[in-house]
Amino acid sequence: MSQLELIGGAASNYVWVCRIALEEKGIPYTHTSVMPHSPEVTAINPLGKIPVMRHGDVTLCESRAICHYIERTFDGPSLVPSDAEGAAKTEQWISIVNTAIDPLWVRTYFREYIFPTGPNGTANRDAIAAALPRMKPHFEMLDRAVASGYLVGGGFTLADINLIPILYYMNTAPEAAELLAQSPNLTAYLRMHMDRPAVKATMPAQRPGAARAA
Ligand SMILES: N[C@@H](CCC(=O)N[C@@H](CS)C(=O)NCC(=O)O)C(=O)O
Repeated sequence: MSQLELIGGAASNYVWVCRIALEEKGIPYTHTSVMPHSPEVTAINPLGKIPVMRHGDVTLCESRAICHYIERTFDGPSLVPSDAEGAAKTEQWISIVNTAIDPLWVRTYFREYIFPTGPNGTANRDAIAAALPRMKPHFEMLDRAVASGYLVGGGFTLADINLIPILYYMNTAPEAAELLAQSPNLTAYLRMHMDRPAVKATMPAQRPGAARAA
């Protein structure tokens, strides 16, 4: 079968998630770095969101589905615990990241630094001010959750893989970096996991929005 092709711009946190999973498992793959809604993307996902994936006759969208396909198709270190509780906890945290953390931290707060909606192309300060009090309890929850160094049990899972790119980006925006600095476990967690070879190897060269702004 031909190599797996992952499609979507490297700066996307969801593309980064899939690339970390591929690297962790040591899978050779090709990466086609294109913007959302490019023809390569809409051919697989009519909604135009990245990432999408092609592997032989298999096409998929949604990072979560792609990661589970990677996990079940290929050998290499397991990214989902084999016990029922560990697997369910992994799903639990992926779901929390995708349905609560990403919509607020990335699509609402961080968005103002990459696709500003304020006057004259500036960040909308009201939107940022409204997001921060809602983000604080998320930081507190996650700070407690990663006290062991991992979201699930004592090992690295898809749950961590989903959180790390978002945490990395938060550390580049002033107010979120301050919330992170007030979260000692999360700070140590990010530092430790940014050192993983799979994370380093897939680090985006540009931040989100750079290609569109250029
Ligand atoms: N639930 C999707 C979310 C993917 C997503 O929101 N991707 C963003 C880039 S990080 C995107 O393609 N945005 C373009 C759009 O929403 O039209 C997944 O997990 O893959």
